[in-house]
Amino acid sequence: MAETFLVESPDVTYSKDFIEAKYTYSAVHVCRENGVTKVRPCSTRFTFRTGRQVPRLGVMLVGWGGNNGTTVTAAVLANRLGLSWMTKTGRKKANYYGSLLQASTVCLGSGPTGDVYVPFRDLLPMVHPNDIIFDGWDISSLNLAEAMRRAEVLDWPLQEQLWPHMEKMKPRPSIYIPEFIAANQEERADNVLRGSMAEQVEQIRRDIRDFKESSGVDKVIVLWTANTERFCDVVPGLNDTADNLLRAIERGLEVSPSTLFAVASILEGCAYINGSPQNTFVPGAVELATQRRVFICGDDFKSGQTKLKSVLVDFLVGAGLKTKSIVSYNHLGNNDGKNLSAPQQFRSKEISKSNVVDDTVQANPILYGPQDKPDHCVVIKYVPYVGDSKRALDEYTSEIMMGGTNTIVIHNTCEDSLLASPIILDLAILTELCQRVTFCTEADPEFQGFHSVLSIVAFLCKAPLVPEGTPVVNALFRQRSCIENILRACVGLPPQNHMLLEHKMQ
Ligand code: NAI
Ligand code: DG6
Repeated sequence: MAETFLVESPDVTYSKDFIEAKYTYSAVHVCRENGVTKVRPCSTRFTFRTGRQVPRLGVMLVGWGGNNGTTVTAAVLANRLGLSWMTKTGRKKANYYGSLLQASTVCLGSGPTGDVYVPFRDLLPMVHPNDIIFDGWDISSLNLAEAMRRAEVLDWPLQEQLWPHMEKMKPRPSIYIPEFIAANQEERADNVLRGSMAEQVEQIRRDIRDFKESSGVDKVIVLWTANTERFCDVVPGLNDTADNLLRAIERGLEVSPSTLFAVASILEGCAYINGSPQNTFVPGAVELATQRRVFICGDDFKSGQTKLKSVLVDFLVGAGLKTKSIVSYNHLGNNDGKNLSAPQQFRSKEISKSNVVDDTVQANPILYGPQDKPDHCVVIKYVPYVGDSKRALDEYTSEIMMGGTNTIVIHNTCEDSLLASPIILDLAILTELCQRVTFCTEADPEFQGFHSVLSIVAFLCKAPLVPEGTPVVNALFRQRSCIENILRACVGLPPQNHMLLEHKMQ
């Protein structure tokens, strides 16, 4: 049995292959009729079915030789091998801190001695990160050991132990279209595919098949952690529909490398995750994924400054304080910072980092009128000396009672890639889990999977991709509750409501 607990309920059954749970989903519909706001509680009876067999998972990283790519690969190896190493402050052991699934807990319920917490990963059968097999592509030919040294993220005694394992790993040649990333990246582009655009997409598809066959994994997920690209224009006839996008590739018209990877991945039936801010998922790519029923998700890992912002503004506005200005400044010296020093690539990041408070602000019409929102300024500077150790400075200024002002200033320093790596693992593992979940309702008894645009992973993304017409949620704890409560539903447990009514009676 893969599960660490069993739910005893007439609504939950465990068979050899599935956990099946009947679940009542309660919602509230609000409408305005004849000048009156009508509020109607309603409920839908769902059946959730989750496959219990955890597959061997392969993750192919685009940008494998970068700071994130090398760090996440090294971290998984170090955990798998149980490595430890000396630093000037003592011995450190490999761990998965920063991973929602591996290092945080959820409350199952109450027992005789109080609340019972289990690791998030125990809610349902999931892939363990130690079992993930990595492969990938990079426009730079350095093997993963050399690339890990170039990244300057991990302590040297750890790198030395990992070296013999990592030097055998070599990124596959990749699609390189110089105009999409900063010109300053050209010097590392010595591992690139040749041929027409369509031929290059075919090669990526062959790579995916080759990896699957040679590694023996059951399933492959592809994740973009390569350089931030500039945005591309959405043009009718070019990339607005799946057919037009495929035609544009045949003709070698303007399609970004990240979209080409998305298309190759979707055509191979592999979920595709975008960890960078650019608009990889042009409408044609979304349509293709939907037609083929393949998951796509993104955009842009929510790792540090933005994660805090999506907590702090939720707290301020949720507490009734009117945040008027948010100024976010950061500097970093890794290759990501170098790439972002070019205006078009910075612009992609600026857009992604700027929209993260919109839903919180719009949810409070007492404080904000329809056109009203805080000033929000985002600055990023490249300072090579600080390497991967990103410095983030934030100033939040809010109006408080009776003309008062509250200014909060935050200074945050940490290794960027050590924040992003656990997010990469969570994204891959959650996406894989979602591939094993199907559900039906009484009104629609045919089992179906989640929408191809997989928005449940929003907690991990700065600019969550959602199905058209769906609300975007940025507030971090709402995003966490979404994952937790959907996973609880799959084992027939009610949503976590924090009411603790049993403790509020005489
Ligand atoms: P990096 O610059 O160290 O790594 C990117 C790698 O991608 C490089 O090795 C580069 O050679 C490669 N590359 C560029 N174009 C490629 C292509 N077409 N095909 C294959 N490889 C290609 O950057 P880092 O720090 O690893 O970040 C990766 C991405 O993740 C960036 O876009 C960054 O903005 C994004 N990100 C990083 C976060 C973090 O906390 N580290 C958080 C949010 C997003
Ligand atoms: C400069 O901001 C580099 C970026 O890639 C960020 O480090 C990354 O997007 C993380 O941003 P945040 O806002 O989540 O810390």
